[in-house]
Parts: sequence; C-alpha cells; structure tokens
Amino acid sequence: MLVLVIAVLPWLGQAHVGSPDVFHDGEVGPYPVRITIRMPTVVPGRAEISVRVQGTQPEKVFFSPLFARTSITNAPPPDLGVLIEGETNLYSGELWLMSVGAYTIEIKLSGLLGTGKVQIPVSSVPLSQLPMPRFLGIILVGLGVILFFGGVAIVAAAARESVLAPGGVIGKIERRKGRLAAGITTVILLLGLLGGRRWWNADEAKFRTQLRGGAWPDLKAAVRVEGTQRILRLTLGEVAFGSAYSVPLIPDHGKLLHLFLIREGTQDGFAHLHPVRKGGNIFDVALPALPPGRYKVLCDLTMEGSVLSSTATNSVEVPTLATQATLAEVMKPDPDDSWAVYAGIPVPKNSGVAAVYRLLDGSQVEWKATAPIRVRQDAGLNFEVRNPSGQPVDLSPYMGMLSHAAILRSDGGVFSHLHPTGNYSMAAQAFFDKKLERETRTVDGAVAPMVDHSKMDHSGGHAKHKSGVSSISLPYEFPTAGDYRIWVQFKVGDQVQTAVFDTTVAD
Ligand SMILES: [Cu+2]
Repeated sequence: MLVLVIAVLPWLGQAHVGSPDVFHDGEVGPYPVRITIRMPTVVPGRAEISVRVQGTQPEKVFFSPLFARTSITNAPPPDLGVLIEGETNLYSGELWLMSVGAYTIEIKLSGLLGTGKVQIPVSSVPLSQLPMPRFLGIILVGLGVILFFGGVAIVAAAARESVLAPGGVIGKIERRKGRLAAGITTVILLLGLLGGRRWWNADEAKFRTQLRGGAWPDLKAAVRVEGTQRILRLTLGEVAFGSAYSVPLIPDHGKLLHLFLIREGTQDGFAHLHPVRKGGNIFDVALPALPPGRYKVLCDLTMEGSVLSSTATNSVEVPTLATQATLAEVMKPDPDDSWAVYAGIPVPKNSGVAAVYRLLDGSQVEWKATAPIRVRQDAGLNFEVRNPSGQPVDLSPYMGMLSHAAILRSDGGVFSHLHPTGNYSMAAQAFFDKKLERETRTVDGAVAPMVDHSKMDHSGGHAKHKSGVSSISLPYEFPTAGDYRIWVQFKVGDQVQTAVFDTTVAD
C-alpha cells in the first residue's frame, strides 16, 4: 500500500564526481582571503561557510545567497559572519539553500581598508536520498490500515443505519444496503490508493532525476578515424534531455566544454581539449598524439538557464592511428588544446618532502613540502616552476588562468578541476557577475566592479597579468582518503606544460 523509500542508488557514493565542497582563494577588495563552502547533501540544506582573512582584518564579514532565477531585489538580507572563538581571522556562517539549482554566495568584507565582495557559484542539488526509517514506515502502514478499514466501516454503518428510526431493528434489506456500500467504498478507496501510489512513485522518480550524486548528465563517447585524424564524438544528455533537445551551455573562457582524457590503468596519457558543437547535442574534437588505449572521459560544463555546472563522464577506446600522408586534416584543433604523454617518465610522489617533476625540456616543477595530507584539510597544492638552469620562470596565463589542474582518485570516484582562484565554474561566476551588475544597475544606476582580477585574465593578453610569477597555489581539500594523481597545467611562453604528481591522502 505505502511505498517505502529504502533503496539508495548505487552511484550516489561518487558525489559531484566526489568533491562537492567549494574553495576560493584571492583578494576580496583589499582583503586576501581563503573561503571554504561545505555544501549540504540534501535540499533544502545548510551550507557552512568559512572565511579566513590574511593580513589586515575587516570589521565585518557578510554572507548572502542568491538563487539563479531570483532577482537581486528579492534577495534575502545578508547574514553577519561570526568570528570563531579563539581565532583572530576566521569567520564562519551558515546559509540555507532552499531550492534545487545554482546559487551564488556573495561574500562581502568591510573595514578600515574599504569594502570588497566576491560571487562564488555553487550547485544546490541533492546528493543523496535519505532512507525512510523503518519505525516510521511501520507507523504509517498501521495508520493507513486503520484509516482504510475505518472508512469502509463508517460508510457501511451509515448506509445500514442512517435512515433507521431510533430503536428500529436492522433487517435483511439494511444489511444488504450496508454490504453494497462497503463494497463500493472498498473499490473507491483501492482506486484512490492506486492513484496515490502512482503519484508517490512519480514524485520520487522526479526527485531522483534531480539527484546529482555522480557524474551528470549522460555522455556517449566514440572515436572514429577520418583523414589523418582521430575524431572523438561526444553525445551529451541523450537520456536526460532526449535527443531532440539541444542543451544550452554557458561558455567558459570561450569554450562550451572542457574535456579531460586520462588513459586508464597506467594514467600516462592526459589531454585537456575543447570539443566543438556539431549540431544538437553532438560535439566533435580532433584527438592529439595520444597513445592508443582506453581513456576516461571527463567533461566539464555549465548549463544555461539553471546555471548548474557539472561533469559528465564515460570511457572511450582510442584506436591506433596509421599514418596516411595522402589524407587531409578534417578538423582544426583548438589552439588551447593541450596534452601530455609521459610513459617512462617517473611520476614523483608527495610524501611530506618536496617532490619534483622533470619535464622533457629539462624544466622542473616542484610540489613544495607539505604536512601529511589529510581528508578535508588544506591539500598544500603549492608548486614552483623552474627552467632547466634552475631559475624561476615567468608564467603566462593559459586560458585566462595562471594554471588549470585536474585531480583524479585512482578508482575514478573523485574528479576535480581546479584553478588558483578555486574549484567552481568560472562560467557560472561570470554569469552571476553579469546578472548582479545588470540588476544592481537598474536599482542604483551605478555599479562598482566586484570581480577579483588578481589571478585571472579575461583580456586574452598580458594586460592584467602580473609578470614574474613562477609559483602556483591551488586552494583545495581532498574529500576522501585514497591515492590521487594531480595534473598541473601552466604556460611558459606559448607552450602549455603539464606536470604530474601522485599522493596518498589519509583519513
Ligand atoms: Cu581550467
């Protein structure tokens, strides 16, 4: 009669490919801060926010959430962050995220040095389905049984006795009337229960479509050989949206998709590519000179409308490419595509002391010594790039960022794409910056710039880029224990390089 929701989908273990917390590092106005947002696993749920300020302290720290579909004029008033007892520079607060969809969490600091604010986009999606407790199920079934038979009995009694004179005797006709009424009521109630069961199942199915515990949406991947190239074709969200619906996406640094390919098993082939839409939900990309084999496909995207960002995953067999010089190139690779093949190159392991990765040209990347890396603590992702003679190099921005990094747990259960500013979608942040600028302007007539440009470069050139930077630091905390591999990408001159490191994270 009552359907108990006990089953939990098996893939729920791998949340938003396993790493739901959001980190930000950078200057908020005049204050350098590190922000951590611990996301709830249910909706509605409470996000826990902490802000660590380096240097001069602000007087006040404010937090406020804004839903993607809500106008800023209807935004709730900001909450005041509380200075944690015993700490001098750590503020914390909690915000309720009521709906499924994208939010921006605005963090505003004000004090003697002035004010500053930053938008951090987060995806508010249920990551798990809580099971119905057994005792509650038993109580509900019991109440349901009482209501059902009680209802039948009341109707039967009414049909039998309601027109009987006081003190009258129940005869054969009345009894038959009662039985007939009981029969009809049973049928009506059973139909009602059947409808109720359908409604419950439909509602649960709808809820399950919103669950984003793992990779989402579905992704099909296949490689074909055409001309001199191997073309990877991706079909996005055929099951989730239907093949006729063309998923609208927000570009991130001018690219709709940021695709990572990682060779399975040996993990000695890596590529960061940008597929191009070929109509509908079909995307193509020409593969670089990766060795053949089975590759994990991880595809980052941000949806227009909902502004939700997520990672779609699959795996694909990359065939050998027989060189046939007579054939033509069918697809021009994106100039920002990069890849690294490092079979035979030892991958250094960070185990407390500095680990150094040597690139083929002799330059070195050092992962500076860290304290033992533990779950949900600063991962200490600080790297220094030196040229072959050991001198620090001058890094150029690669797709607007000082670095792009990818993290994968050895079993594939955790994947994260990071930048020195944080691990949230830059496309979603740009969307919220624009939305707020537009809506604030309609309120005030003027608007102050609120984007932190200290670590990014949207101009495409070197205009806003600080020169002489040779170190990369990425704000991140590993969500679970295990063996991880990290690919750190950066640009020197016009060459994109990829350094590779391993580490083991303890509980
Ligand atoms: Cu990136």
